[in-house]
Amino acid sequence: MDDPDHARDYPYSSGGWGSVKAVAKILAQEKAPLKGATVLLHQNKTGGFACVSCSWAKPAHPHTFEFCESGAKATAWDTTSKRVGPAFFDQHTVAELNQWHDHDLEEAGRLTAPLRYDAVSDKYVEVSWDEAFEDIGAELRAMHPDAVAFYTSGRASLETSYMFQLFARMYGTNNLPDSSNMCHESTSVGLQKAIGSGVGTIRLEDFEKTDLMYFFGQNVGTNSPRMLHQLQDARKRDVPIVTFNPLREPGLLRFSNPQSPTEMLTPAHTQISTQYHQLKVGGDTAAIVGMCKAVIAADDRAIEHDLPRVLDTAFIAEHTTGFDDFARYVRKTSWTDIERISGLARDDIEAAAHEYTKAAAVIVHYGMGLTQHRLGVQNVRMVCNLLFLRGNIGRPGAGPSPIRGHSNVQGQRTVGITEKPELAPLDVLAKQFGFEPPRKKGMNIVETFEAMIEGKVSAVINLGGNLVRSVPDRNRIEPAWRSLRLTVNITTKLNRSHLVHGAKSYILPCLSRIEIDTQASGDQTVSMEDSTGCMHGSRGVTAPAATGIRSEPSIVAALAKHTLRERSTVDWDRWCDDYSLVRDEIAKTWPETFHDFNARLWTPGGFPRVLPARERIWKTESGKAEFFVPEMLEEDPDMPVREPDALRLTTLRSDSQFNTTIYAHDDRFRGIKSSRMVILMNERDMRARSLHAGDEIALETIADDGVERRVANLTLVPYAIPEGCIAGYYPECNPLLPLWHHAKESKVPGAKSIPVRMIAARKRV
Ligand SMILES: Nc1nc2c(c(=O)[nH]1)N[C@H]1C(S)=C(S)[C@@H](COP(=O)(O)OP(=O)(O)OC[C@H]3O[C@@H](n4cnc5c(=O)[nH]c(N)nc54)[C@H](O)[C@@H]3O)O[C@H]1N2
Ligand SMILES: Nc1nc2c(c(=O)[nH]1)N[C@H]1C(S)=C(S)[C@@H](COP(=O)(O)OP(=O)(O)OC[C@H]3O[C@@H](n4cnc5c(=O)[nH]c(N)nc54)[C@H](O)[C@@H]3O)O[C@H]1N2
Ligand SMILES: [Mo]
Repeated sequence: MDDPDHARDYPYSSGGWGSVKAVAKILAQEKAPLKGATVLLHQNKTGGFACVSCSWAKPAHPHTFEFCESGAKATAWDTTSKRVGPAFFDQHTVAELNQWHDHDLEEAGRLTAPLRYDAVSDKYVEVSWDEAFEDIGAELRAMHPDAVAFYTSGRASLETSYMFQLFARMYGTNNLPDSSNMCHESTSVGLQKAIGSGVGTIRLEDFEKTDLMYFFGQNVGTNSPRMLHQLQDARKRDVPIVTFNPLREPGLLRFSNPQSPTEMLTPAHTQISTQYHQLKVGGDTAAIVGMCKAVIAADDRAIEHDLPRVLDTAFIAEHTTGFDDFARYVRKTSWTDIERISGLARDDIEAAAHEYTKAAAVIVHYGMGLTQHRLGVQNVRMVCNLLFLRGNIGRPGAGPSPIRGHSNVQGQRTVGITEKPELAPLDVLAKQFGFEPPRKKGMNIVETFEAMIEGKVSAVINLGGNLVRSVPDRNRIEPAWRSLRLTVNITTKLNRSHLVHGAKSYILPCLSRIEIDTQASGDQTVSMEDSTGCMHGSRGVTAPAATGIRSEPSIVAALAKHTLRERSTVDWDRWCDDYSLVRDEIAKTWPETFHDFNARLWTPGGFPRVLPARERIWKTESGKAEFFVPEMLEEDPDMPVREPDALRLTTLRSDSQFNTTIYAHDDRFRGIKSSRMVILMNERDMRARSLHAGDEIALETIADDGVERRVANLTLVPYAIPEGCIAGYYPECNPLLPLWHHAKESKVPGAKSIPVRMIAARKRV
């Protein structure tokens, strides 16, 4: 185990002056300094707008500056004074724009007018909104609904998402893939089976009552930084934080609060992790099995010495099933296997477990390091197994805490964005709107792209996102995307997925929710669900980026109206005039959670969704919380056992990106400058291969499907990462990730463990 406070080689803590400077830099770069700074004061406040970056909870009593470096960058990115209008597109052909870097495409500015691709000139040209809607409607009516996919990236509001799913279903399909399919779907599937709820059970108040937290595969310092405030408060109460992560992430080591004058003026900082375990990529199931083994062994000793039990036997007996099978599995699994697969020493795992046996209330936070694996669902269930052993769910200060990604990704699923018919209240929708919703299962992300490669998809309607960059197997999906008949993009900025387009392609520019959205009934409000299941209102505060752009709800309404015509039973225009009418309908569909939606919209801290597992009511098959016996200790069955030089590649985000949006080429926290085409590697692995820092390498995926997957021009950076594991950036490494390399039950691509080999090295000169 590493002593986190001896990380002298890491000069960076998250927050602090570096963070303040980084915020000032991006505000200046986007030429929005003054405007940006005042806008930030409205971020995550009652009556203001919900940050467009992460989905972390918004407290009832926010800080004056309830934003972070990442959130400020996202705000600056949207409130930029740069614009790309029709004149820009007249100057650049699509072929030319395709030579631009992803960063430069979005950095060019906000889109100002609806555009249609013109094949003759190879340019996007301005089109009127009506013409665009008419044509898209006519195209969709001519297609089979099974051949159309309606994609949602996780940013759009509850109102827009509700309208979008209703549009898709009235049109005739459950093809509603969303970003969650690449993200926390392993949680939705795993937690549903284990506790009968697809979302986490903790709320902000639990931070005040917990006395131990674990972190598995989540990089709080860059991806949910506002949470550092709650972690800092907990650390002040001496709550230990035990982290499992293959990389030493500065944001998980220490934090300087940019809002605390004493921390800013002195070198003081809060130590975040009290134990830091650098396990192997894909070693989490093994590590948790090891912890469970240590807990059960401690219970055996307690029985032997007539001491109070370590296991919560009353909880296990009353509330769970499957404990005996699980305990048997844990007892028979050897420490040798656990140590080999996790890459951790038994003593270290026992130290992590020792904290667990002492604590009365435990939270387990986790992110993509658990979910984006072949056995990602199993990982989630292992988190539950650990929590069940001491009844750490359904009581204050305890529970699973999947930290969600996009700012409304959880909410979109709550209001019906799902390809799984059983998760949508189809009978209610049928009655409420007087139509017969499709009952056939729709396609998720992996299935959509499998079908696209087979030529079975005609159109994709994108509510945000950048799929040709975010999905696996780029070199196979780009040609398939190009062969689509129609691509429609509702978007704020230009990205690659608009340039690699279908035969017909539209760019429909929308407002960012930071902007004032005025409709017939006045200025509108939208809403989101945060990572802890609380719903918040959000109202724009700046002028729209251009007069010619429209709000997301109004674009979705117009698409629905023009496509469905007389088949529609909804007055889309009225909804578009007044979004509170949409909220009334959401309240009718899910009255338990959304009753009095409009009245409760501005509840400080948000109003919570109904969450039976929080009350120890288990909506599972057995009616109990279900223990689970792992299929295997290793998370990646595709990892070749016979190739000694095989490496496990995990793909990461930097502190200067939001998914496929690249703000800058640096990764300040990890000390990487000016390039994202890098591979982080253990120095011993480098020496064994006679490689040095700065050498250029290429990687190839190890797979026997006959497809060549290769990424070259990658520069080696020595890094504190376990041997046999390497790390590179998402989305640059996505050509290496096979589409079929996904979690079995959730189909989340295994982006955190890709089997690769090094195929060439050029020495640094
Ligand atoms: N600023 C910013 N904020 C964001 C985003 C962004 O791109 N930028 N993206 C948003 C979205 S959509 C999401 S889903 C979240 C993502 O947020 P996270 O869940 O934090 O996702 P990642 O950054 O991909 O990786 C998380 C961590 O997993 C570790 N890891 C890699 N492999 C393994 C493994 O096998 N086991 C374990 N235990 N750890 C591993 C990595 O070292 C990294 O620290 O953040 C959201 N917030
Ligand atoms: N290798 C690898 N691949 C991954 C991951 C990984 O860790 N590793 N992570 C996966 C995860 S967790 C996720 S969530 C996906 C993300 O995948 P996507 O949802 O496809 O991608 P984003 O980068 O979030 O989408 C960015 C685009 O959304 C548009 N946009 C921004 N703001 C708005 C808005 O307000 N409204 C509208 N309509 N559009 C807007 C802009 O055009 C911007 O270019 O990627 C996945 N892919
Ligand atoms: Mo995500």
